[in-house]
Amino acid sequence: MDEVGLTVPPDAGAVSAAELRERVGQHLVFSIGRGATAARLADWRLALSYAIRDRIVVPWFQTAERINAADRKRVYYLSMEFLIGRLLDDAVANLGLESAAREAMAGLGVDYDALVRDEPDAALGNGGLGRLAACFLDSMSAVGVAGLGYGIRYDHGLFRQSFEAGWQAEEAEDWLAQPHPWEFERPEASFPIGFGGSVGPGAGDAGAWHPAETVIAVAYDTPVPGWQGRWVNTLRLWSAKPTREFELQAFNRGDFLGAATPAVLAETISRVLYPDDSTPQGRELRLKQEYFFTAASIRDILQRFERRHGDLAALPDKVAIQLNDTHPAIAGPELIRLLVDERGLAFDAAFDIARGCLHYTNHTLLPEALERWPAELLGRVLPCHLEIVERIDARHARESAAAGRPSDDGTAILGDGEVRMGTLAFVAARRVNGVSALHTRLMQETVFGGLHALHPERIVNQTNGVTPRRWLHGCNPPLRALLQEAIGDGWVADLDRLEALVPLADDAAFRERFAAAKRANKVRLAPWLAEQAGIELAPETLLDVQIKRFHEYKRQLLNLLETVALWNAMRQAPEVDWTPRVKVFGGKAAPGYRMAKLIIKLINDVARTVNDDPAVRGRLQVAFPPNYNVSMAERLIPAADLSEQISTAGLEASGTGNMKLALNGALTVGTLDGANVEIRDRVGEENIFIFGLTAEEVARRRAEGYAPAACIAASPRLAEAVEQIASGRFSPDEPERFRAIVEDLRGHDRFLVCADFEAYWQRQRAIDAAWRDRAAWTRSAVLNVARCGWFSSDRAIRGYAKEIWNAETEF
Ligand code: GL2
Repeated sequence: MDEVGLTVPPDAGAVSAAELRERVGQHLVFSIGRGATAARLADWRLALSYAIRDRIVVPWFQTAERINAADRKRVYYLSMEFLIGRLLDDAVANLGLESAAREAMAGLGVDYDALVRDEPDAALGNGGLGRLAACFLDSMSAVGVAGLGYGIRYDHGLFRQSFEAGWQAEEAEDWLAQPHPWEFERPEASFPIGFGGSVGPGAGDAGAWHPAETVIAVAYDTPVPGWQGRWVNTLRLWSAKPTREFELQAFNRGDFLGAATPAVLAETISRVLYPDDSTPQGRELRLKQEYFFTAASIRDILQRFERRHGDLAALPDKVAIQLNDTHPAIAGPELIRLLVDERGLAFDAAFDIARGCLHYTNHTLLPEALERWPAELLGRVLPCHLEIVERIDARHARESAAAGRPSDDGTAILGDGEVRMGTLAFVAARRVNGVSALHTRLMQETVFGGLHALHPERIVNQTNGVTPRRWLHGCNPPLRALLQEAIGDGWVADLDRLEALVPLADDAAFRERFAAAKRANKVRLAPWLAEQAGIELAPETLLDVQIKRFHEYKRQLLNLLETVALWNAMRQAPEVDWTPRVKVFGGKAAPGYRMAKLIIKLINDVARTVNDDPAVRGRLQVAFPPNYNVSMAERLIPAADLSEQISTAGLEASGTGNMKLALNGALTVGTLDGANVEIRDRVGEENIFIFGLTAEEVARRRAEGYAPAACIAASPRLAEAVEQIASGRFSPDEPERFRAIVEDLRGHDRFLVCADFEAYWQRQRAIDAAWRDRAAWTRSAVLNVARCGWFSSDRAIRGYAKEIWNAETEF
């Protein structure tokens, strides 16, 4: 910095509107190359983004200097997914530059809000797992952990969803079509990554891997500013580049396509995010993606360590690596390989070092979602790693036998011709964590039962959390303003301070203002909802939202069946004073997930029928705005009154949407699943609508041989709804359309929709009644906000730092 004569501003936020305006003008001309009269919205957005980024760079350097000077332990968060969303408004808020940015842009005749909305979402993730990684990045900077996120810079993020005659259609997403102003390309930070080939003998424990194919991983760094810009970490995403751009000889022969082949093959690796978060793809390209970013990250980590330290045995004191799910589980074998083959360590010493650094977060117990790679495929793509996996497995078997628990099929890494990545990650990790108290207990009792008996100290819980910056301060200006007046803004960095609201729940004047903030959010949402889904949202209507990925276990179908039954009830008893509702569905289905896509079509068909029916006008409407993403969540969550968290108990590991909605004053209707349990424990039984079977009851019902027919027979309204779907009431053009759904409900009902239907219906009617006592409802909503401080991702990150990483926090 000094060499180029830059002065370091003492405070990142200390910039006047006039100064910022000048900087924006300069960037417009000199970075974008456009004058003010010709500038389009995107040009202004880029110019402002560069001007804001300028404010982050120096604190970024300073953070690095502080970490180096103190030789702090570093935390590396390896994740296939970072579901970031937009960055401009978030950066502006973190730097405390909101009024300066607004004023600067107004002075230039540009609407700041329009600029913010012009930014494409960085959708490098599918759902909760990827969004959690993004919240954790934010919190690591907020609490001052020396953290660095590693992932893949996909050219195309999660697909864009549209509806064609109510069916989900997918289109490629292209967030990089315009320049991405937040990143810095680092061509010098690059590593060759090999695939395939063979392994020859090396010295000692070492093997010599001769890959058949090599691609280059090139780093792109995005600074991640924490609250008030006090600390700035890095997100480093890897992009795949060819070792040779071009085969000149092929080109000279006139083989133009062949000449470009190496580039095309290499770049395929970081081309697109796999759009499925429920069934792992047993595909070679997916495995290559996983190895590609993991290997580049591990090499980068070792290089950084070795620049300052000589003794590799100290690695666990200076490095904590968190594996976000099993996707980067090849980190264990890769680290061991580098230590043995390239640094000459003995296998056992290398294993102990690796296990001292690695930690693994499990995010699902669904058997079909646990990654397993055919050993044949792993051996073909990563021959050296398969050998190391076999050695790890042999060592694990010896340890098990020594502990008097011979590793049987259930706890071995290799079995049935497959490599079980969850077991590999467990065996190679110092700590393994679940993401809610219930999930962690179920991990110990079920999927990891055998391994838990062997290593009873290894599995720990860290309940998920969400960042209050984006998910309250950023997305909910009316509530933020009210909180500022009532309790100040200390809660933004210390969310437990929301507890100061508890006494205000009994203050009628405060409640009125709280309700007014919710109403303001609904008024803000209404024109958008009208445009997106043709729905009229009156502020007095109960806004009921289910926003999340489409998966059978999340039971959007249960919500839909209740919608159909409610529609029937309203038509049958028009004289009743029904509580008016708008039901909003939002979410994407994996492109290959036929049942989920059929459920989407059913929702759209029911929506059309209900919304067109004059008999329920103003009482019941169904909205399904397409292309749910982070930005849409930011619109919907502040306006929502009711949060649907209705998964089959025992199947949703945690949920994080449940936390965001409660934090914004929506009441939850939910099962005792994932973090719903902890939300109930905090907000109190009387401020949440719990229903349905517990995880234990679900297991028992299934063990006893659950048959849905009896549940359908016992509930005339469920029977009627199912029959209407079966008979084509919502699909007169194709009465058989939903046959697969009906057959599944009547025959198998794997997710116990029918078993929980009546309890859910009853709870929904209790909700109708509760909505009518608006003072009591608002009181509950205030108490939800007041008692959800614990669900901050700052709390979660402090927990990881203390109990898993053994790393310091600065603030
Ligand atoms: C998930 C779980 O399903 C979800 O319950 C949890 O909140 C998140 C984050 O821990 O992880 N697991 C998973 O594979 N996805 C999730 O959202 N996609």
